[in-house]
Amino acid sequence: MLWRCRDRVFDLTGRTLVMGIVNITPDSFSDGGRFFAPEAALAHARRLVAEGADLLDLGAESTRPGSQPVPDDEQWRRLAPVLAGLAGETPACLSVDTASAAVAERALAAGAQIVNDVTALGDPGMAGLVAGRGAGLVLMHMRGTPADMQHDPRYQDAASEVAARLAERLEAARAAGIADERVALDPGIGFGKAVRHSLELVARLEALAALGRPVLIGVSRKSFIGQVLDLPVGERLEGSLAATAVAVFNGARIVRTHAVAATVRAVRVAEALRGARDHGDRVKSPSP
Ligand code: HH2
Repeated sequence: MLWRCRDRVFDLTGRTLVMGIVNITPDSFSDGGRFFAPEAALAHARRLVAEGADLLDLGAESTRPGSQPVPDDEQWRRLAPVLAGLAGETPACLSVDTASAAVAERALAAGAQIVNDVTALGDPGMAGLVAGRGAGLVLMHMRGTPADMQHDPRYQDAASEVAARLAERLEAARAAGIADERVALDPGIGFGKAVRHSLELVARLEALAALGRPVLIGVSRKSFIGQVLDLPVGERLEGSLAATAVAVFNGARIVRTHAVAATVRAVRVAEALRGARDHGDRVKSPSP
């Protein structure tokens, strides 16, 4: 299974990619303000790469429940120095987490290779831009907008409904000239989902994997973990790793996380277990 992101090609058949989160925001739900200054964001990004991040996801707009959009110029003011510092220097592939085609255009010109669009091509300019630049694209499922998405979301069957909606968005991307090999699909954990929906989506991820494109998932520190464990956002690492391992076992190929070093270890074991189930692969070392 290949994922093409401009000049980068990832073979996701056996190896899961780890995407480190860099929130250049004052208000993100778990680390708002910590990496808002460009130097802090750059140092954090470099640390995540040293810990083993394959990808870095740079975001200048929080999409936490209740958040409001950040104007394009402000997003770009936050992103520009961080992209300038990383492009050409880092071995990691750079993703920009934005729903704005104007911001994505500037980020791609500055060296980003992936557009992570939580609105799945909501901006009418986004599909043409991604097609023209040959960028990688993440199509994420969200019901509603960040301002209202957590107001009593309802599904008959969340796994099937999310997969059906993303199949439609994949078709829209195709119609705009974006090759399937450029697209990854994300169920959008916590984006218009009650706790039971997020649990079901991780537990039944095969429904989405069956669409034939790599599945990206972001469970890191999310509220469903907090609610299962009754723990605040700063104490959700182990819960996040457990959910990540299950997601990878169930077919996730790209994992978005705040905690790269720990996630890389959990992912390596989960993908070895998936390989053992699917192909009878053996873990290389025979030692106990
Ligand atoms: N989650 C967040 C933001 N962007 N993108 C994708 N594709 N999938 C996700 O699950 C996802 C995402 C929320 O996490 P974070 O960036 O830490 O928080 P905030 O939006 O408050 O900055």
